[in-house]
Amino acid sequence: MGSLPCSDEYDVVVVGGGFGGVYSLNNIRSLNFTTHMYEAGTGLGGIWHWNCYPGARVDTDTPVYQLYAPELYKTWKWKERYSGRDEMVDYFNHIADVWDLRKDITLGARVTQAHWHQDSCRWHLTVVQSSADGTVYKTSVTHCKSVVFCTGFASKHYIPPFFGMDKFGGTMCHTGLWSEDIQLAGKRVAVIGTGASGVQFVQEASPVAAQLTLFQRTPNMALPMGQAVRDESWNTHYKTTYPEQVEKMKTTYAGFLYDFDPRMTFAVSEEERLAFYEDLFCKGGMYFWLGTFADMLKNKKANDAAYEFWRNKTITRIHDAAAAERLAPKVAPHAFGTKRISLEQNYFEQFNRDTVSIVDLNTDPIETFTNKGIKTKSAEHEFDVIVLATGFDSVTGGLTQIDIRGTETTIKDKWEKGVWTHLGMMTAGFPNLFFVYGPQAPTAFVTGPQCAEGQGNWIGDTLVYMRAHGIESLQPRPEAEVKWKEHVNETAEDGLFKDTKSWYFGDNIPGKARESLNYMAGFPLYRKKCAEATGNGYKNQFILA
Ligand code: N01
Repeated sequence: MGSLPCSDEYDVVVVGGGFGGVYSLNNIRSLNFTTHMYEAGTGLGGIWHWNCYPGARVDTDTPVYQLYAPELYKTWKWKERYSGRDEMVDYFNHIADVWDLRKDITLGARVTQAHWHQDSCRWHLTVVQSSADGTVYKTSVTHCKSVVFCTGFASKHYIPPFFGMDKFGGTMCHTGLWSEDIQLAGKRVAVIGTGASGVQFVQEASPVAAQLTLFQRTPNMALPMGQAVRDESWNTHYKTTYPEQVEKMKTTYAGFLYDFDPRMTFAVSEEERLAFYEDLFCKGGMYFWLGTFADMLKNKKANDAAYEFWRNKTITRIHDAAAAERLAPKVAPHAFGTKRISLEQNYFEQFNRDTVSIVDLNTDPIETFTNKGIKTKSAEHEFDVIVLATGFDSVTGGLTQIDIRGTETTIKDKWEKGVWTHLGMMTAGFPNLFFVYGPQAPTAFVTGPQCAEGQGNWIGDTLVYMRAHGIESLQPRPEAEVKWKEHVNETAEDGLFKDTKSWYFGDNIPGKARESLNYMAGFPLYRKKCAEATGNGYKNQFILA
């Protein structure tokens, strides 16, 4: 591929068309750089393009989950408190229309290689273009001074190597690679996995499937979504104060309009505590997770109290005692909220249907897939469709799956035994290469739009600084990476998250180094650290040439 002539040359190339990509493309273009985006999918939206499984829906409410630019929100109306996947795709098309992005985007174009050429201070990108059916019709090389990878934190799907998978004669699909052709009505459906994708899929598919069996390893401590219609008057009203709301979001831990309550769980009377829980629970959404007592995710006793409340609320919704114990066990499998909480709409009630059942993989593990279905230790189950809601090589996979080679090595090799970044946006030995939603950044601990804008602005400002000062290349100092890693790990030590196995720590991928993949100290502190890093003309923390 390296021998192909250069087809295009830009100041900056953006890879990926989710929130990170569309924001950065527009921002970089407005700063008068020549720029272009390559997106592997046939449409914009990133995770919202690919995750078209039935029930796919946002877990962050409107108007939080949108970009903040006035020209975007003033010309858009939300339909629901939590938008469905199709509405998100429409919203991305709206962004592309308002910002006139399409002229600078190639869809169906996957960047498979990015190699740094020190002599010319350029990245050489190999771009493979294919049609919707996957047929490759063009491979070309693009050169650029800088590249911004906006490949998302959930773009490399993970399929566990179940024995005999190739034997299954029916339809099998991962939720992140869903095909809208797959029929579920009247089918016998298996679902493996209970993360956000599994929960959403189960509640949508159960009413139409002839039979649905959920294979569960860990129950999801899902909270009621509290879905609501966003009508004309709501849309008109919120816009009158939206700039103030945006400022508020910038001050909260995860970019929501609410934050942890400063009170400690047991600093109030039991009556007051239960009333507060009730209020949070009834609000719907993430309040009971990210708007609760300040010590809920730090103190085990406080956490146990929250779990007990959640469990009591949940078990009353499930008729069968055995199913209730599987979905909301008496002994919590891990501290409440230390795995990603999902929002549900009648998820637990689905298990009251005669046609819906649950297999506990801890006591009845999968032995093999068969031609007709799945054989567990205790029984053989027949299915027409097997849905793999088994997650992603989260946070790092979107980058390590690409052959990105810097001055000495590839990102995959550099990160083999653990991640090294500065600010979760750059990595030493890879000059002029930036990433959004990357590892060691707030990524899964802040709303997508807030991350896209916060990091996108820092990257834009850095590119402007480089241009203004004739800097050809900029990369983090290795010692700055060491400090950043220490800071990320230290902040992850503060609380209960670290005691739970989850993709937040890379636990879901066999062989992946265990460490905090996210910056857990909140977006306001992250923003401050990013601002400080540019001091002394970037020279303290970066190598400029
Ligand atoms: O993936 P997950 P996801 N045998 O990794 C199970 C975002 N997202 O696609 O918990 C059996 O959370 C695994 O079990 P366990 C969002 O940030 C957002 O659902 O490891 N089971 C788990 O239950 C989300 O958090 C939205 O014991 C196996 C499941 O598979 C992130 O993407 C929608 C297994 C994987 O859950 C990922 O969510 C969708 C095995 N060998 C995604 N291996 C919204 O905003 C894994 N599992 C709505």
